[in-house]
Order: sequence, then structure tokens, then C-alpha cells
Amino acid sequence: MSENQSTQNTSSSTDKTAADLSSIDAVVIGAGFGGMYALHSLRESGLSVRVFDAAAGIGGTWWWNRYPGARVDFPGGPFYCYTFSEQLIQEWDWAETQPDQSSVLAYLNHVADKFDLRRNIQLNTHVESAVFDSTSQRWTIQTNQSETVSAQYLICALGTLSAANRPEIPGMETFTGQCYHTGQWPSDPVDFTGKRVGIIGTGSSGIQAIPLIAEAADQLTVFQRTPQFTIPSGNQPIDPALVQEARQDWPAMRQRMMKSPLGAPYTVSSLSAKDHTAEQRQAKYEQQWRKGSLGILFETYHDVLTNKESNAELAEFIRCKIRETVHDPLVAEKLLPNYHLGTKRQVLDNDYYATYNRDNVNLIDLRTNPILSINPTSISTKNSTTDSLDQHPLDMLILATGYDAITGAIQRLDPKGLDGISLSAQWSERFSTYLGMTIPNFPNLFMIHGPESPSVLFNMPLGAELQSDWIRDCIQHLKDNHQNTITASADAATAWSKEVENIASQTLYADTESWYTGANIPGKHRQFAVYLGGPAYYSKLADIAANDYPGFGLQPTDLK
Ligand code: NA7
Repeated sequence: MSENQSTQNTSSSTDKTAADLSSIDAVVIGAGFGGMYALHSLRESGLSVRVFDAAAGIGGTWWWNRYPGARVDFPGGPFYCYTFSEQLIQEWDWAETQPDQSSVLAYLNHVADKFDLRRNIQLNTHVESAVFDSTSQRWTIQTNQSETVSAQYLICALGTLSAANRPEIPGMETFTGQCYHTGQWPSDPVDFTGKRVGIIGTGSSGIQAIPLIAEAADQLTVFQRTPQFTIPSGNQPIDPALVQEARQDWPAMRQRMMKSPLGAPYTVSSLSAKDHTAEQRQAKYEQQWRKGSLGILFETYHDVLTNKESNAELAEFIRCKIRETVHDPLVAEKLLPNYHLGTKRQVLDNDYYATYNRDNVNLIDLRTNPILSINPTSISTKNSTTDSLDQHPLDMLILATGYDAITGAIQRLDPKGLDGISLSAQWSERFSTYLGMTIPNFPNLFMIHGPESPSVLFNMPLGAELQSDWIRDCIQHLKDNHQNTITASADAATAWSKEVENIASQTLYADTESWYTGANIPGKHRQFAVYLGGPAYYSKLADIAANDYPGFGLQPTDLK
């Protein structure tokens, strides 16, 4: 990787001005981890690239998710970051193992400056439509800035958790207090002092925010639909020895990451839970619980996520921790989750359960006390045992209600492919991709972290790099072979979707109602959206490239 080169690379061939924006090699939508690297990688290969992002700053997810407590929920530190540049690894110091939002955003801004990315990123620009023109064999992209851009390639780096889910609750629009979605958090500080705050949702965002809001607010009422398992994050200062090890031989560390199921240097245990006695197992769980982070799922026993008994025992271990931590047994009972541990997005927390011991925190279980309406200054719930109505007065309402995950952003963009077919029509019953990156009938459209790719269950910055480089090489292959378009075949996509489903069916993930299956969005069809085969995915990508792109149709430059 030529980072020195890249900072000096201001060549006019890749630096389109506004005047010639109308025709460009590639448009990238999204300036988060994925889009920024796609820009870098494609620009380095000599393409003219324009990135559009609706936000006022770069960072994607890390730009929008400014809610209190937002942190990396992946083994962080030197591992949740770009891996392509050894110099970047040597020079950037992460402070904590689970960096907070502002640290990640600072890092991304540093990257944008170091690699001179900003000159090709246009902020405050929402892409309104993307239409493939079968005559010119190019994409026409229209923005809310009244621009029309023609591009040969369209790279959708839209984010897996960017299409906010705002639940339709009667009276929502009548609420007169401040109301924020965690994924659209304002840049100006939000002051909770003296306020009665309500929060709906106890996924990663809610669980990260609740302890901090409880400390700052007068009263906090948590509206919980499904209790989730959460594990202490184990956040701590980065171990300098680990940093030194990573920096001493970064290529070796990168290789180790690429070969691991999560894309981080975690070692998955070779033991089954059955290999140990009950006492040995409890000791292992306890040790990992104290350490914090995701080791309890992966470094204890390899069958935690595939074997119901192994899973159930560890789940019960965590339920015991909840009962031990929460003083009021009735509150503890409401917090006990009842699904296969780890099969919803695994949450990492800082003092979440203990927060319910505070006098100013009230937990409403929506399974027994559903919300009837949101009113100008309160939420009304109905106690289904007594039939009574309860009013919860609020000055501020926080929606930690998640996202139309993984497929939501591209479906909202709703690109139009060959013969004007819309993605929403093509995916009206099921979505189907080839390799999680391409879609039949959508020539030259590539997705970073698309549905049916490893996306949210692999190290996302590393995954984005590997996918972007594959796209770059694919485009080079087209050029070298005088081809103009590449399109996934329907058969290849069907086979890929089956493979994704087969792998998921060998785990406990598919049994659980989660945003991985689309179950969190009313009316969304159930389909598992993540490729769970881990690093095998990247070997497949390499094989496809090495074998002249089987499963794709290529069309020569002069066909039309
Ligand atoms: P999640 O994990 O989808 O959590 C959303 C939460 O909101 C979850 O508890 C949902 O309950 C709840 N929810 C959603 N709609 C409703 C309605 N209508 N009523 C009540 N409760 C509702 O999103 P997050 O933002 O927390 O996490 C995404 C993160 O994952 C991301 O930020 C990364 O950190 C990784 P449910 O479980 O669906 O019953």
C-alpha cells in the first residue's frame, strides 16, 4: 500500500472538478468506514471518484451515533480500524479497548486528512435516485443538490445500521418535549439535567446510553420490549504490550485477523462445553465474565452458538449475574432474557444492570404493559394484569429503536436497474445477492457490507477494505478485458442465498427474532441477512477473481 504516494497524489486524472462531475468513473454513496476506503482504493487505481454523503461530516455511523455511551462493541483498540496502512497503525494511538464515538470519529478525520480524501467527498448531499441507463450502460445519480452525475460504477457504502427505525406509536407526533433517535443524535450537546427522560429500546444503543442518562437525568423511565443479554464490556486502557506486538509485525497480525471468524485476533476455543465438567465450565464462564467483552462467547467453548445445551447453560450463568446484580427481584425478573445467547446482536455494557438499583430509574416491561399512546408530555401504558392505565410524565423521549438493518438503506435508495426494474420490486418477496456485493439486473452496482455478506459479524473496517479491493480488482479486470459491465447472474445469486441460509441454519441465530432476520421491522419478511462463514467468504472472493468471475455476465464496451 502506497500511503506516501496517496497523500501526494493530487493528479488531475483522479481529481474531477465540479465542471466535469457530470461524467465520472465511480460514485460512492456513503462516507463512513466503507465509503472512505472505497474512495481511497479506487482513486489509487486511477479512477475518478465522487463520494456523496447526506451528513455534514465524514464518519457514517460514527458521525450519526453521538448518543451518550456510544462505543465500539467489537474487540476494539488496534483492531477495529483500518488495517491497510502500516504507517497508520504505527502512528495512531487508541486509548481504550472499546473506543468511544468521539475517538472513532477523530480517527476517521485523521484518516481523511492523511489520505487527502476530502477533496472527493461531497457532504450535505443526499442521493435521491440511482438509475441504470441501458443505452449508455452507465448509472445516472441525482442528488438533493440538483446535480445529475453519470458514473460507470455505483458503490453503495450505505451502512448496515443507517436506516433508522422510528416506530409508529399512536400520538408520537404530539409529543412536545425533545425527541431524539440514537442514530440521528444532534451535534449540539443534549442536557439531561433536571429532566424526566423516557427511552424506548434496550438493544446496544439503549443499553450503552441508559447508565449515563440515568446519572445525568432527574428521572429515567426505560420502556423495554425484549430484555437482552449484555456482557460487561471490559473496557480498559489498551495494553501497550499488545500494541507493541501488533506494531512489530503488522502484516502477521493482519493475517491472523483475516483468518479469524470475527476478523479480530480472537482464538475460538477448540473445546466443546461437553469436554469439561460443570465446575470447570462455571470457572471458565466466571473468568471470562470478569475479563469482559466477547471472549465469553468464543473463547470458552466453540459450540456456544451452535449447540442448544451449551448455549442454555451459559445463558443461565448470565441470568444468575442479573439476579445477583439487581437488588429488586421483580425488576431483575423483568430483565431476564429468553432467547439463545449471542443470537441477537451481542451487547457489551458498562454497569447496565446495576443502573436499575438507582432510585431515579424505572423499568416498564412492554410485554405486560404495552404502550397505548404517546401524549404531549407523557407516555400511557396499560397494565394487562390489572387493566389500569399508567401515565409516565416525560420532558424528553429517546428512541433507541434501532434500524431497518442491512437491507434498509439500499431499499430506501431503491436503485433502478436493467429495463428500469426497481430493487424494491425485485426484492418484494426475498432479497438475493451474489456474494453480498452484487445484485442480478443491477450492472456495475457494488455494495460494501451488503445483505448476505459477513458485514456486522466480521470486523467491519477490515471487511470493507477486503470488499473494496475486490471491487477495485474487478473493475481493473473489466478494463483489461475491454468489458464495460459486470452483472451477477440470477442463478449465482440464488445459489449464494441458499449457501447463506444453509450456514445460518447450522447455528442458533436463525431461531431468534432479531434484526439479523428482519424480525424487528413490522411487515419485513424473515430472511437471515448475514453470511456466517467468516473468513471463508474472503477466500471465495479471491477464488472468484482468480477464475475470471464465474457467476457474472460481462458485456463488452462496444455492445450498445
Ligand atoms: P436494536 O438492537 O435493534 O435495538 C432496538 C431496540 O428497540 C430493541 O430493544 C427493540 O426491541 C426496541 N424496539 C424497536 N421497536 C420498538 C417498538 N415499536 N416498541 C418498543 N420497542 C421497540 O438497535 P440498536 O440501535 O440498539 O443497536 C444497533 C447496534 O447494534 C448498533 O448501534 C451497534 O452497536 C450494533 P426488540 O428487541 O425488537 O423487541
